Amino acid sequence: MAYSHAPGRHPAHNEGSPVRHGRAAVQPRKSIMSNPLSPAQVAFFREQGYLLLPGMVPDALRERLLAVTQDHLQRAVAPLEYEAEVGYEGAPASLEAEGGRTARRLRAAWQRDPVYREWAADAQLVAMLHQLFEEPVCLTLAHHNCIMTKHPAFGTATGWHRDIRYWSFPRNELISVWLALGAETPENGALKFIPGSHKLKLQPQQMDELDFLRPDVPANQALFEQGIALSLAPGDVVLFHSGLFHAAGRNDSDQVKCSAVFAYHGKSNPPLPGTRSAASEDVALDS
Ligand SMILES: O=C(O)CCC(=O)C(=O)O
Repeated sequence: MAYSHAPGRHPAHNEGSPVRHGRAAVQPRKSIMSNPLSPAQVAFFREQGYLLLPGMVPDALRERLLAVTQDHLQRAVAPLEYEAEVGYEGAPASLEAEGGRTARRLRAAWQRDPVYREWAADAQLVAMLHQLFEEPVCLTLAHHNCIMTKHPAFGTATGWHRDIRYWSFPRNELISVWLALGAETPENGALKFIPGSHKLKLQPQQMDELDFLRPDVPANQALFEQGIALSLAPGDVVLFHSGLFHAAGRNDSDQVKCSAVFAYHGKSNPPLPGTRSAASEDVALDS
């Protein structure tokens, strides 16, 4: 599973210097299997709720992931979720409407091709997650486990939400791992985060019935103003806490944006029995 990073792809490790947006270099290969994240990176994640890992995935693996993604999109290999099924503002009204077959995501990434498993179980990634969870790491196949796509036409924006909203675990401490298979910018619908919002205590009236932050509530305006867009280069990875508020815009470019997204939890925080989170397989990655 492990791979070496191409020489020269990463800036020098900068432990001790400020970690801007969590954008710090991945540590040299020799320390990958134990504590690959610097103390500054761990502290940044704990405070801000996310951590950017520039150039973590080498081009060779990213290109294999992208090739499978493009092939499955082109052939509409099931299971897919369509924009029309999600029904966010601006989505096609039905699968039969114009643009009705616009994919929102390729589901079941882990099950659909070995290359996705190679990335989701990557030894360096798992070691990083182990450091953040401070215990063995499990991958849930019930949530995310997908290739998110955002199409120029008919792809929709996503409002401010936290991933935990429909997930059922004893503790709100999962980590979503988002890998940019191509460039992600505000123009093509890059992620936006409200840094530190995983620690917020909110009033119920700030949320709508689907657990999105309501745009019409004055208290939410101040939160929206704190939002930052996170531009990603191909191969960049961002880890984010399942309680962190995030959103994403529409894709105004002429290329489909594709991102591999998996969700992980610590061994002591398994899905609650009888819930949708417990209905799919859970993969122990380093027990
Ligand atoms: O790319 C987007 O629209 C954001 C997707 C997202 O945050 C999610 O599905 O949880």
